[in-house]
Amino acid sequence: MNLAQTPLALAVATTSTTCPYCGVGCGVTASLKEDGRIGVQGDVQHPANFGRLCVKGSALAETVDLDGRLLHPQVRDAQGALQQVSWDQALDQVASKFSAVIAEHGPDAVALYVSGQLLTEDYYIANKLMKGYIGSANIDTNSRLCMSSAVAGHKRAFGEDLVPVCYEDLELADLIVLVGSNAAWCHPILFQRIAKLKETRPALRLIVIDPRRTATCELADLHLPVKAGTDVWLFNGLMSYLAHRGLRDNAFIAAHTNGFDEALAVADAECADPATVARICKVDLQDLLDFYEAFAETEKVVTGFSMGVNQSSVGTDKVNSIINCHLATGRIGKPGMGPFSITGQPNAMGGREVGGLANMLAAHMDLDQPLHREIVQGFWQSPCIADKPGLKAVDMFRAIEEGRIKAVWIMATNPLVSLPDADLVQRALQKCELVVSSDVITQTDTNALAHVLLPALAWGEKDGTVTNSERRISRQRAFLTAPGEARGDWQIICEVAQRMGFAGFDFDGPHAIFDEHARLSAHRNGEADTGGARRVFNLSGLTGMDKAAYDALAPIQWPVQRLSDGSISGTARVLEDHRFTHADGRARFVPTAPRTPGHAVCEDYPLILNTGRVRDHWHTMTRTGKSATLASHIPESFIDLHPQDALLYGVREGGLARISSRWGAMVARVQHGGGIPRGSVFVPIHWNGQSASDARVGAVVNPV
Ligand SMILES: Nc1nc2c(c(=O)[nH]1)N[C@H]1C(S)=C(S)[C@@H](COP(=O)(O)OP(=O)(O)OC[C@H]3O[C@@H](n4cnc5c(=O)[nH]c(N)nc54)[C@H](O)[C@@H]3O)O[C@H]1N2
Ligand SMILES: Nc1nc2c(c(=O)[nH]1)N[C@H]1C(S)=C(S)[C@@H](COP(=O)(O)OP(=O)(O)OC[C@H]3O[C@@H](n4cnc5c(=O)[nH]c(N)nc54)[C@H](O)[C@@H]3O)O[C@H]1N2
Ligand code: SF4
Ligand SMILES: [Mo]
Repeated sequence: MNLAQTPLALAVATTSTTCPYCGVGCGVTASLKEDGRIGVQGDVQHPANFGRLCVKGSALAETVDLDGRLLHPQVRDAQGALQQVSWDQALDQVASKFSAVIAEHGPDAVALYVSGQLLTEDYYIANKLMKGYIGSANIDTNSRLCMSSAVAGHKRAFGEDLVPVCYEDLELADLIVLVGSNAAWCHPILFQRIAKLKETRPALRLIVIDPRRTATCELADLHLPVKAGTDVWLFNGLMSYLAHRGLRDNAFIAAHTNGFDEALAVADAECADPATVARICKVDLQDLLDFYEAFAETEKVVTGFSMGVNQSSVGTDKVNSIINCHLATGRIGKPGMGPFSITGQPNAMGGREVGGLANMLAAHMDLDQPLHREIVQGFWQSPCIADKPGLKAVDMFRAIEEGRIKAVWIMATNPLVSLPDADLVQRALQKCELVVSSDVITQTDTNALAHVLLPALAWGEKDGTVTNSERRISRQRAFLTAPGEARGDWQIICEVAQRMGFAGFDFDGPHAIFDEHARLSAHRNGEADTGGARRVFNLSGLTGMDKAAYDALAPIQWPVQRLSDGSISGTARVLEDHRFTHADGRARFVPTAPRTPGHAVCEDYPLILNTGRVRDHWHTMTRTGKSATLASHIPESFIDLHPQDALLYGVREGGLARISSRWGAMVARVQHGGGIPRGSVFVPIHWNGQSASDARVGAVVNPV
């Protein structure tokens, strides 16, 4: 770290804040050491990690220098060169172009593409601007690539996007099933909690369902290397197995659910015979039966799932096929059990609270419900409210390419690298009349195509809240002074909104935005004039906080109530009352007919592409790339495949190989040993145009 390039610490005192990487949401403390450097340690008080940190969290101090930082607004001139301009010039350009496009082509001709790495306050403001003032729902987020299947699955089953379990449930469980999750690398502190428990409580079993033999499998009692895309068969088979062996919870099904018979009939139709399921999923029959038996005989089971479930053309059905098994056994809303969507980004959950997806409204309300639109618009006193879903991420970039969207503002995400069919994004941005990017780093693949770069405050400088996988809201606090001219994302959005002539964006800090967000969550929530419709997401206990109270806010899980003695109380577990958000208060079984996902392999494209993460890098590496410690684990991109496939396709370990699909191509070094079955390859997602010459795997990925 270059010391001269280090931003100034705000104070010598220690600041408690939250790690900006994964959805575990660990607490960290940052302090100024005697040698003038910043020290970052695990926060022993924080209930997500009790002081522990993984390698990425431990290396945070190495990433707060100003090397490569975007510190001033920049605008591209007629020759295509970036020129530093004043904030006024940059903001005026964004606001006037957005206003002009809207005036000429209507509100759907502009778009925001945002991120689960924004703070809740930033996210809330972006969503408010788009849906309540511009009047379009053309705001989507990188959570579309991440959690959106889980969101949709939860809404279908529970009537609301609810994660019923908390981390403590992992500790209370007797069986943990991880589906499509490499938690050892991607949620390391959660995984360490499981590992520690297994030491002290050998009866705890871990079953991992993943086509790859990942680091997570090293701790597993059983690994089912399912064929990619076949999870619905597996869980439908489990549903059948449970139902026909008398292991369903008939009282729970009768009292709290709808649709069991239909869902079971669909599961039975193709998945009642374990031998058939084993053949389709390409797993050993005895292993399959062992899994079914373990699930059947263990009351306390948590089924954690992540991208191997969500990122699929049948992702939502995968989610519901898992939830169906929990509903059939009544294993939900009780300690030590439940379906557990493990969130990816630090604030994926916060983004869902504010309704950051193109088909959602704020505070867990729905765009397609007139009453919800009325509630939100009435609360905002806004001139309009979007009344139809906006374009989802991939469709949004298609619309840009086709010229239907003429101005886009990208915040805290790098779609040129991370979207599937990433070359489409490139073509789209090259054509777009105005591309605005708010980022903390100057040189990213996306910024290279932006017309206006807006410097945002980075972790350590910005202030606000994030919500982790177990619904726990924690403060991210600033411990560094704002470098250069960087501003908070919320502030940048408010400035543009005001220049577009909108009232409703005059906040004197993140605490004021949080208060509005909290009040909206409680607004007409469950009141008689809404027919008693209740939203579980309710922060009534957190309303009315002034700056001091907000600054002092301790981590707390929503929903949050205020008790009669004035104290506030969070909620470890939702759905304990088995009252679901659907109008009749019951959960729904969703019939999940198994389908072969996406484009199947064929003669021209005989391999399945599997993509994911490595332990020490974060996404497109704009931050973890700064740490020499982190870069040393895996220094370059790779294509992992089975040695026999390497032989078949004439590539050698250590040599370069090119993989291509209908959408694009990339090159990386061949390696073995990643536990990948025959017929597929694994490529990490992190490398991009800044860190390698031709290793953008997003270009190869099917945008289905
Ligand atoms: N080190 C690190 N940690 C991170 C991140 C990071 O960039 N780096 N990013 C964070 C984010 S945003 C996210 S979303 C999470 C992601 O967390 P994970 O989902 O755990 O991460 P991936 O590496 O994508 O692993 C997905 C796994 O699903 C498997 N899989 C693929 N297809 C299928 C299938 O059809 N069925 C099943 N059952 N499994 C399948 C893959 O083999 C892979 O092991 O990680 C978070 N944590
Ligand atoms: N093939 C394939 N593609 C994938 C995935 C996969 O598994 N396979 N996973 C998908 C998933 S789950 C995810 S979450 C996405 C992640 O993909 P991205 O969101 O594109 O990844 P990041 O590199 O985290 O991008 C964040 C950007 O925001 C900037 N930034 C950091 N902090 C701030 C801030 O405070 N304010 C602002 N304005 N900018 C900031 C960073 O410098 C960086 O440029 O990738 C998706 N793409
Ligand atoms: S587990 Fe996630 S939140 Fe915790 S330190 Fe590691 S990256 Fe940060
Ligand atoms: Mo993600």
